[in-house]
Amino acid sequence: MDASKTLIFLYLCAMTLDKNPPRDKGNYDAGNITALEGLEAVRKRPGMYIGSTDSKGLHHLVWEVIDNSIDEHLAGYCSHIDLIIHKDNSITVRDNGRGIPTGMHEKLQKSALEVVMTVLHAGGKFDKDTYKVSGGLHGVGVSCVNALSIHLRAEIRREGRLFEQEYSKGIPSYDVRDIGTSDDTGTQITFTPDPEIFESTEYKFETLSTRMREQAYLNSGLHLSLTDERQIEKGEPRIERFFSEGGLAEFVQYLDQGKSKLIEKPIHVTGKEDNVEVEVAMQYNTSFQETIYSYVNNINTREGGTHVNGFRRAINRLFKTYGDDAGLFKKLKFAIAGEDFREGLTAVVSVKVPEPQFKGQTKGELGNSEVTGIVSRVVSDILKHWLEENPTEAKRIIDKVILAATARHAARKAREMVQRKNVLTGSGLPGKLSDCSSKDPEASEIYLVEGDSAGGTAKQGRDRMFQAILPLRGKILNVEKAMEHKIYENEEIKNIFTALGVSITENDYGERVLNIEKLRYHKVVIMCDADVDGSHIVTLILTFFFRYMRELVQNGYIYIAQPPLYLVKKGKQFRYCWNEEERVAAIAAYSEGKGGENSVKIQRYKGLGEMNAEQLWETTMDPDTRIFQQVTIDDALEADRVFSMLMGDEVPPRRAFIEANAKYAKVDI
Ligand code: 0RA
Repeated sequence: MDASKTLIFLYLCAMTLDKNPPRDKGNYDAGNITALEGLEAVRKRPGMYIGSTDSKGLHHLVWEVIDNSIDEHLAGYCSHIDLIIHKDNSITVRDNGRGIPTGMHEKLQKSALEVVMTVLHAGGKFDKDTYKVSGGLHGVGVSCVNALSIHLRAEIRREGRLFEQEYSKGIPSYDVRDIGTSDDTGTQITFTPDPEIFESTEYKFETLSTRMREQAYLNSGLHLSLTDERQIEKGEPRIERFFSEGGLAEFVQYLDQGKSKLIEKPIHVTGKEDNVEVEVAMQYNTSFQETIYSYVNNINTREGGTHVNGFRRAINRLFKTYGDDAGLFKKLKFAIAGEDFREGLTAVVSVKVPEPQFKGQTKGELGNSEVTGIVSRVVSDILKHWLEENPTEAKRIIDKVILAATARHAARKAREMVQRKNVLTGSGLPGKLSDCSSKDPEASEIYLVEGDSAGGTAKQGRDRMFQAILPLRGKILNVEKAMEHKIYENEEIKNIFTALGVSITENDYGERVLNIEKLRYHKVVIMCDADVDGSHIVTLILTFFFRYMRELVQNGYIYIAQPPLYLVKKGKQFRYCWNEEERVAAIAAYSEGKGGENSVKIQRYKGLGEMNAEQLWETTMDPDTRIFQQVTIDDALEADRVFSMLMGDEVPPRRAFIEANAKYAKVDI
């Protein structure tokens, strides 16, 4: 449901309120019927409203509630939002906004609060003068959260009074009641997700804290806190507070921590045109990557959109003009591509748009075409002045742009060599690949397996009809530290490219494009040992996919296999266990009978190599029993951020490479 509409609707209701007239219990009017039907629809098809019923959907409930509080902040009435994870994984969100109106609406015969909490699609006039988080990407409204909770309690402080109402699966347990006085205002909602709806009801501290931190940067001046009552230390629950005065400039510093900076402090842009607010912060570091986070009405737009296009356009044009005017590009024999201007750029682009249109597969892309020009103009105005006032830093950026262009040409040569060679060697498939017989990409899977020996076991254990095996030798190249041309020369990475059937070419603007039309498998499974080394290798491979084959992650083609951690045995009986809980349960079950605890044997699987082919098939490869983790762009993004923070501290070897490798450089410059 479009919650912003609900809020406006309520606002209108609130202005024509009757002061708490008695409720006619027997009156089953249109309002009631709509409410019940709506709640039923949500419970029947929760995925349609909150995306999924896995951990992601579970966390979505929290975003829905918090978004409403953030709207209240954007409207100028709320300075504090507190989030609490209780021991039983129920959640409290508390804000000090105006409080949801509680008065009765005559026609609907229910309080405004009850309407917010129970009615889907409550219509109304869209208020174009305010930006709404909840009208954007999430925007199904708090009534969905209510419908999917076995219990929800709303506590409202307003007009000097304290009100409450409780619900079960969205159905009110009683009418709103006045239970006392209050000397402040605000809304507090506590809900318990329904375990019959959700696959897991366990909240992750890190997932919640990441988003709270992000919201603190996006809303400078807003105080947020996250308390976890499940984690007690010295009698106190774990609590983290988030507050930012510097806003996006601090966000960029946070994203770039550990990286060597090219300019003193982030460039911070703010402006407004035609009711569209623009805020951008940017910094250049010595890495090779472009990292742009973008937001519309405080919601992350993962697929970018017109605001990001406007930003890129401004960067490309301004630096191009600046470099041309200063004669800095004179010696270059080839054109500079747009992406050369953005190598090592970290930026956050945030816009507030009254009526955002979202496009794309996951509705994560801003579509409003007018925004491109607006962002481009606002950024250009400020960047122009910055360039004039900071010539030394500007020169440093241009130098990096020239290096980026030169390295891109060297990489192209290396890539073309590799891709040409593949064409020459018959099938073009790597010798180490044990391919499957199926030629249907949708039905085919490829396992990237750590180590030759585990690769051998996987080859014996697989179903060769649809499962291909590609063993990787030890650790693959660290793409964070390596120059791009090295990537294409690396044996393991070459094998991944050719086995998958994807290639990289350049478009007319010299920008790299990944061609995945010939992708040979729609499931690409990373299979590593369940230990520290194994998870390091998973991170390496994920970083590689994120940097060089992002579309595969975006399309949901990348998976991580989950081998079991233990085998618990008693006589001929055995059970595989994937976590501590299962291990304890298995031991308990087997200890009951004859022989007791002593007859139970526990084997800890340290590596894939400890399993035989049959065991590996049963536990990790058989589609009927295996557990796969599908990699989302969020996982990859986080892997990438953590990774570059850990690895990115060194001055990259780029300049040394260019100087030492004057062969290419001479040809090209
Ligand atoms: C409708 C109207 C008004 C505020 C709200 C809803 C409101 C909703 C939520 C949800 C979480 N926190 C919230 N805070 C406020 C405005 C009522 C007025 O004019 O006083």
